[in-house]
Amino acid sequence: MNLDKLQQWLQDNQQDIAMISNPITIAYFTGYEMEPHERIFVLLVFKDAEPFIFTPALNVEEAQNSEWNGDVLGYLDSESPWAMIADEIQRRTKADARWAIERDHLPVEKFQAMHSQFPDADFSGNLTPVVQKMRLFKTPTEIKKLQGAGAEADFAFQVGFNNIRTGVTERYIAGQIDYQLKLQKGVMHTSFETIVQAGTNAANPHLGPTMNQVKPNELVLFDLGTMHQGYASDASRTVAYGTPTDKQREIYEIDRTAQQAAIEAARPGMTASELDAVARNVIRKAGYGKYFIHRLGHGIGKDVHEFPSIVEGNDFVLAPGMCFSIEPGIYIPGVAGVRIEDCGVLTNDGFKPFTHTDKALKVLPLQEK
Ligand SMILES: [Mn+2]
Repeated sequence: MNLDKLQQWLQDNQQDIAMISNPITIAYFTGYEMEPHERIFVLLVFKDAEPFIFTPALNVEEAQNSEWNGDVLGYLDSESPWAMIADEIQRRTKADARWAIERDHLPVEKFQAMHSQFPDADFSGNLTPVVQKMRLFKTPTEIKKLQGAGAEADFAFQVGFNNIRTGVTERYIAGQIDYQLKLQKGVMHTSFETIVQAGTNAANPHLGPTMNQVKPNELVLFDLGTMHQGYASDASRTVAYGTPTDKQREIYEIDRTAQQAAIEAARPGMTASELDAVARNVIRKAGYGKYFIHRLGHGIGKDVHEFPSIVEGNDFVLAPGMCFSIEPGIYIPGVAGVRIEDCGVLTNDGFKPFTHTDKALKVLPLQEK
């Protein structure tokens, strides 16, 4: 269980209490996922006592029925949550002097409210890098969920390809994808706004989808993902609608070669920078280096972007169990854009993608609306 690792960290680092405030991190440790908006939702973990979840009263029942087997305490909107948390802590332990908090998440206002209950305590412990490091290595259960999310992304590509017609807007195609994901796959949330870009719009990596209409003989780029049991997918494909020009075909094949080279090269023991260079060198040698304007990839898990960052200059050593994207792109302003992306897990046998939609250039026939 992920929570054991945190309790061990408290003991090893002479910390008494960890207060987790990021709902994603709480879900990572407890299996209970909830968005509290402005209300108070925290997980308290102790060196020498049982942990508890503190949540708005209206969420107590669902928390108790979740994967979380520990205590759940609720508060009414009319009550004073921070005093209640302090009382509960003092019931459980006398060790309340050294605290670790999520510095990248806890708002100053909430931090001060908790600190005022324990004015003499030291709140200098930082959980952010600790949690980031734990989340780098995925368990087999987490990898299954990432594969499930990948299968939904593969389905979404098919919906997208089937809905390309002359004159439909990027937003129409994106809407069809989101709708069919909900309707046929029971997907509650995409992991980010579904991206569909036709023609020169694809040269702006994160633009759209816009009201731009698909025209014959242009490339259409899809970048999409879903949330599946709390884990994200993220994948990109680029297809030709009608006959591609020689230029379109050329940059597509260079990008595909670069992506394939990186997938085949990925091995435990190599650095993130070395892996980035594998794909980047293919694109540079073909003369398009200045059009590959982002890192090769990013980690994926409960968040669409997490560690490791697969970027030039990052000497971080890749290891089995790490999950990340491999997504080289070539973006020529006013001409076209291509990106091919798969997320996967690094194993001792190499990189195992979570998405499997074919990457040979797909040429879709022209169709009227
Ligand atoms: Mn990505």
